[in-house]
Amino acid sequence: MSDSSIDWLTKDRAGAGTEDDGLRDLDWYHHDLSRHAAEAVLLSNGKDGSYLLRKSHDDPKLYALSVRGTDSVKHFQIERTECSIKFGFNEFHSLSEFVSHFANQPLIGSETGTLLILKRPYPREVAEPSIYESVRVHTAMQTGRTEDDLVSEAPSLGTKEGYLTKQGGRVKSWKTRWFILHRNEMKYFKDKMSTEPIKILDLTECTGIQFDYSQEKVNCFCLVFPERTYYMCTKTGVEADEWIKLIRWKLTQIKKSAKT
Ligand code: 4IP
Repeated sequence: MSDSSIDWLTKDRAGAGTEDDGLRDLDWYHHDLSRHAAEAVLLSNGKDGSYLLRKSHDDPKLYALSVRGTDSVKHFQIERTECSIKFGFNEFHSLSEFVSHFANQPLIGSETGTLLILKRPYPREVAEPSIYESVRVHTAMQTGRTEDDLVSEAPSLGTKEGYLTKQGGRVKSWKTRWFILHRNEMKYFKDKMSTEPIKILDLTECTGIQFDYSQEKVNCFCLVFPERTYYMCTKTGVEADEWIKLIRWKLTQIKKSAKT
């Protein structure tokens, strides 16, 4: 760790340094990485427990820690105040204190009941080969198209996984299942260790999601499909709210992309 990283807070307090003094020396600090790119990078090239630090685009005082779980990426807020760095219930008074906390493989318990162990930082610099394929054929497949016909697209990210208790379709028994929300699919498995999903729900078919108060359970929400309404519940209201917010956001994105 270089001296400048230890100085992160003090330099800032004195107003002498730039906002990222010190942080830039951390090889797992990805200054400009968006939430989208962090998810893509960690899902495609990270492992369970890989994490990185990035700047939040919402507020100059906020940073985000993106952590890869088994099949999803969770983002946690880190707040930098005048004299400390706040992360969850912890407060650190220097960057080195904050960094050594990570060296001890901290455990993060999220509202979804899953525990994440921060195992390995994901570096900003990754070895890249400078080896290129040679072009043998290069011809148009569709003629008459112009630059205006090029529409860039990518499915919206936003991943989430965790246990939800769901109600059966015809037989109304409640079963706790492991859910993975990825792209426009919500899959559920018998448990976290299962590799084959019981079912895959296609969110492009989903017509809505909302809190539900019609069931005997609390923290319940329903996911409406033309042929069935799925009732699910979580341990806490915060958790239900997280699922609802993310799924609702995905449904809005799906609607938007259907219009274009
Ligand atoms: C089952 O009840 C489970 O709740 C199933 O859930 C459910 O299937 C069945 O719905 C329901 O009959 P029992 O285990 O008490 O028999 P899971 O698949 O998570 O095990 P769904 O469609 O909800 O997955 P029906 O519609 O088959 O009755």
